[in-house]
Amino acid sequence: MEMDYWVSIPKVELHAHLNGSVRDSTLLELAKELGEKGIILFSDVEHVILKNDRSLTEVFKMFDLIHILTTDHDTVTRITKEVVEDFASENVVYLELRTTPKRNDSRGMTKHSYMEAVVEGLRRVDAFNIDFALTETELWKKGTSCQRNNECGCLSKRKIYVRLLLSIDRRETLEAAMETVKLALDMRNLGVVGIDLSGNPKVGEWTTFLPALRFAREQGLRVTLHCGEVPNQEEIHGMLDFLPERIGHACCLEEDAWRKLKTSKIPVEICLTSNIRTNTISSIAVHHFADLYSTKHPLILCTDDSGVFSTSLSKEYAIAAAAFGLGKKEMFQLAKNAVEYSFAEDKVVSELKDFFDTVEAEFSL
Ligand code: 6MZ
Repeated sequence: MEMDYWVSIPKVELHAHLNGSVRDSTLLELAKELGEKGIILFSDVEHVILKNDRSLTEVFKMFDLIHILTTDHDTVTRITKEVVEDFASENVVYLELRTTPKRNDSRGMTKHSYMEAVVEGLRRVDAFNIDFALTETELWKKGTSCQRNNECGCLSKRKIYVRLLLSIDRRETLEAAMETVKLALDMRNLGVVGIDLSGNPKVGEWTTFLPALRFAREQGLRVTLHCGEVPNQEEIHGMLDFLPERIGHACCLEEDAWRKLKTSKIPVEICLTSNIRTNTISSIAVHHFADLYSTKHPLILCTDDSGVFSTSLSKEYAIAAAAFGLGKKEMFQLAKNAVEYSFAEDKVVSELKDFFDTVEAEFSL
């Protein structure tokens, strides 16, 4: 099937890391600037940015490099705007974007100001009509601009809903994780809907963060955990017992953990290209997508890090359709079902369901 088709259908992205989704061209531009300032050696990083195959360990080295390039307020704002526009331009209608709030004393950055820069990036999206849980003032501002005879084009632009998840990095302390959860609670009116636990799975113990994750849950935030990127069965069992609202990856589950996952019905965020590129799964032919799909286990196709892995959600749909023999109808249903597993408010979920129903009827899918 044509790539155009996968681009054209409405899609839902629930597992995308902000700094992993930055365009190569932006990273190269930022690297050049830092090179000119003598902060890095451009020739050293150019080939790293353009490299395609990375082991799991190399991927985390790559993130350290990306963070050197992106972690100042203006750049965080820029990449947020670009990432949202990139997803919207391939017809992602709901994007749950996750990012790790960062403190960087040398740039005067706190976790709070980092997140303000992210939200500023959402505000700057202008090529699309963005809904990111507007506060009253912003609603008012938007209202006034639209009342000017749609001068801003706001009403005719394609719409994308964006909600945010704040990530806890496994390298962090419990105290730092708590700060992230409190920040998420403070920013609920700006579209923060949940907490993610991510970072190098070979580093740290997930149990360090349990008090923060429990607190998040008690306060009504949803939780998703990176689970089973490496074969640590004790950790996998502990995570499944916690019953997160979703998990990411679920690659290295031995039989009893697999059974537990199936019984739990916890939705799984599947990132095909990421798993293959990092060699977490040896080939698409043996990917657990097939088993989950055939047993109707809740699953969502996602990109993980579209920049780092040179992919897009449309490409992931194309890959899944080809590898698992799924047709247009099945793939459309997959996208539609993802709405159910989003952490958005009921109103958004129901608007999205209506939207998918309309498209389905229109194209007799
Ligand atoms: C685990 C991952 C990841 O938060 O700085 N991240 N964590 N497994 C993965 N699979 C490949 N991909 C990305 O985005 C980058 C951060 O997301 C997490 C890592 O902590 C990485 O540093 P933000 O916007």
